[in-house]
Amino acid sequence: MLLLVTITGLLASASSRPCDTQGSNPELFLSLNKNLLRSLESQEGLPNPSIHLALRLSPHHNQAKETDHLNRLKNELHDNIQTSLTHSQAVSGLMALYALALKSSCYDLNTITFIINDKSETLLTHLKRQMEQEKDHIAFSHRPLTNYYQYSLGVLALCVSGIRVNNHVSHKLIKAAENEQFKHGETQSVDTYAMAGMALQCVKDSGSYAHNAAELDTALSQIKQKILASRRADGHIGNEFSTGLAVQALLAMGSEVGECAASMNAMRTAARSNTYHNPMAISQTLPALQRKSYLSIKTLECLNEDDTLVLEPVDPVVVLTSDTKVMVTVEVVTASGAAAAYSVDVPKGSSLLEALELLERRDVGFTFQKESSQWGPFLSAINGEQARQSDRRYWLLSSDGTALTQGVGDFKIDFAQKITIKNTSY
Ligand code: B12
Repeated sequence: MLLLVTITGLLASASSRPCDTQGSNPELFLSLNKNLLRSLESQEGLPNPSIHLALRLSPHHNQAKETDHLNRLKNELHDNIQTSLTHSQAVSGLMALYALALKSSCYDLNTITFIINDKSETLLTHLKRQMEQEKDHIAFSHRPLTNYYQYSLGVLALCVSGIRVNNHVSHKLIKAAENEQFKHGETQSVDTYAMAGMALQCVKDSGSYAHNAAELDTALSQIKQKILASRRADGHIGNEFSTGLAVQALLAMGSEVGECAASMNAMRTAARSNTYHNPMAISQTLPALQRKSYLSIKTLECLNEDDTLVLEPVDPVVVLTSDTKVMVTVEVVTASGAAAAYSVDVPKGSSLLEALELLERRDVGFTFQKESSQWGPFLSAINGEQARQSDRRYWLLSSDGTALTQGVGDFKIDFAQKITIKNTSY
């Protein structure tokens, strides 16, 4: 009898803590947290709202560094968004991340304004307007101005900030989920399903989508099924870099232990083997490991917070170049289908970016251009040919026929292979 009571008690406590697993590892979490904090120091370009969010969702803080970063967001990121708005560019995703970052620091969003045509309006008013434009674009051309990942971020940011999301805006996201329109290039985008799941769960919790509650419930269960069906044998959902957001979504949608325990383990194993060295990857994974989701921002109170996260000085890393060389063949396939191949020997362990730089210096007729982004360098032009996002084209990277799951800055060449860079439409 006593045994039965104990077992029942254990089961009850396990299911009341969704996605809880045995063996959570405080040291591992702390080291990821410190790496994220350290990344603020080496950050080039704009301050990153995703990193701010993850730092704020953690139970451990360095208040001085977080306040400093908040100020940089309010100045540098703010100015960047103002410039984009002045030039009528669609920036829903970045505005949404900015709003979420401010909210995660319990900052009064009503005091943040942008000026267009001499008229000053709040950040949330502008975000609402951007979402209307995104919605109208979907009605007109069946796709958002940006993409459904950013559309979802927009819905999430408005909802988490207590703004009622227009039913038509939510409806477009529901329909896109139903029609399986969340794509990353040619393949389905687990990251987008996850972000849409968190956004629509927030809408459901707010009770504002009253006109068709059943439709919203159906979409949420479809999204959850999609995410669960994307689980791999090793526990990752989609790939290593979508698992964090996927688990965040499962947590937000109230999943049971069994549904994400394997994914929690998979993320811990990947973190131990330094898969998440890119700060953006840590920023999307750490909240999930700490059983938080972007929806948790809604209830953050910023009271009596910890202030113990201290960075120890680190020894400068000496990068040793390997004596072993491996041959990379870079095949370029242009928009017209014309192909050209170039070969170069590179030190084993070089990044793809280093290999491309080496190839360019060889003067064999290969040139390239990159743009900086929050995930690192994004390849934008090869041999003078641009693959522009405004034309819905990009340079797709693959190795021996398999699409890369990292960009040129992070992908390492550890063995001889053929890299194909193909101008692709999406
Ligand atoms: C949409 C999207 C794309 C679109 C972007 C265009 C568009 N307007 O829709 C397209 C299809 C072009 C794309 C391409 C690639 N992507 Co992508 N993409 C995304 C996605 C789903 C959302 C990005 C977004 O809008 N963020 C919100 C805005 C506000 O932030 P942002 O930083 O301004 O967004 C821009 C950059 O992120 C950039 N971008 C998009 N993908 C990538 C990938 C890399 C490596 C870099 C440096 C930049 C970059 O385009 C975004 C829009 O302008 C993310 C998912 C995620 N978890 O972040 C994956 C994601 C960032 N992409 C990824 C990858 C691997 C790629 C590719 C390398 C795939 C490939 N094999 O070729 C290529 C990039 C190749 C290159 N030329 O350098 C990975 C990165 C993982 C990692 N560790 O680096 C992610 C996390 C998806 C995943 N789980 O695998 N992507």
